[in-house]
Amino acid sequence: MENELQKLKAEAEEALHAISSKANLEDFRVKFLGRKGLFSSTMKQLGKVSKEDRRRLGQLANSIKKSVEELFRDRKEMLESGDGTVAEAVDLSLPGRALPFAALHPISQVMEEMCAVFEGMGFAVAEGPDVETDHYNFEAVNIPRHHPARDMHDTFYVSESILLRTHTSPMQARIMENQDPPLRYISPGKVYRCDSDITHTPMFHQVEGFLVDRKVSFADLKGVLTSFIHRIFKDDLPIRFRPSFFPFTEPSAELDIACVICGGSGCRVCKRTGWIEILGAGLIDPEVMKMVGYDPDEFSGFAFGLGVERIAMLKYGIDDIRLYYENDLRFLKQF
Ligand code: FA5
Repeated sequence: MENELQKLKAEAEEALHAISSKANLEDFRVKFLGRKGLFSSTMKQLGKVSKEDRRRLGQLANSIKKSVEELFRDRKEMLESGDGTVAEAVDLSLPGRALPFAALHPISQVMEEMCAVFEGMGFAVAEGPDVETDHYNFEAVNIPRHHPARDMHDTFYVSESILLRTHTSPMQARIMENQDPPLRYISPGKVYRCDSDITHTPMFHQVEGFLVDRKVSFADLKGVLTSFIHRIFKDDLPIRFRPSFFPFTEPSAELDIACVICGGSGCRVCKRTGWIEILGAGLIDPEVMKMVGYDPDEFSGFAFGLGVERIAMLKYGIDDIRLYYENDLRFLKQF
């Protein structure tokens, strides 16, 4: 009888598999699972087997019937969910679903390109923490408490002495206090300021760069930055150095490049000036040198801090910086 049960199971499975339309389901049910069906008549024979085998074979018959009933239910559900035929329920000829390709965010792409240009000039890369102490963000770069320059940085404070860094300049102090000159570093990363309009976002990226050695001059700084800009943009793009002020550099300058959105004629992005500021720079202030234990009579250096989003705006002709962070795939997929 055991053989008979296994044979019936195989027969039922085969028959179920062959059913390709709803119309044939009922025939199957009556033939195999109905009151006068094959399972019922096989189970009736249990009365004829010996008492010792009856219990075991009864359990086997029940479990086989249950599994066939389950298969039947699945088949029924499948056929009822389409137009009643297997071909409609599962179309094996359909192509598979392709996984979408991931890609680097345009800001990451520009950042990588910028770093590669500086690495080509011999700068090493060092990254620092986004959550910074008040000491490194301000004090160590010559911006003591109550200094008016703190107002230029709309700072997000975590506590009285901990903040989200407002610029990458703290990395100057962190590296210089641990190493002796000559030094040539860039430090890329995220910075945060409570600021938002078409050229400002609350989180943006900077690439800090600095070089310390003997007899470093402003001409060296101009040379490095000019060749950087000409590598990133085209060779004849007009640029200008404009005198500025930073407590950690003296003298200080900002570098503007001709607005590529309007070609220099004036638009809302360049605030009708024809120029867009992309970086701050200068010769490292002797006070900063002294704070890290360098002798300013022996060593000099320059430093700069570039705004990555601004460069990306100008490179791709984007007229609102906030587009980079709206996560609209239609925008991001263009890069
Ligand atoms: C600084 O942050 C100085 N630490 C730069 C520096 C480094 C000067 C070393 C001297 C020596 P500033 O606040 O100007 O400077 O910012 C530098 C650049 O970051 C700006 O030129 C601009 O391109 C970009 N930037 C500033 N604020 C924002 C903002 N909210 N959104 C996007 N980019 C910004």
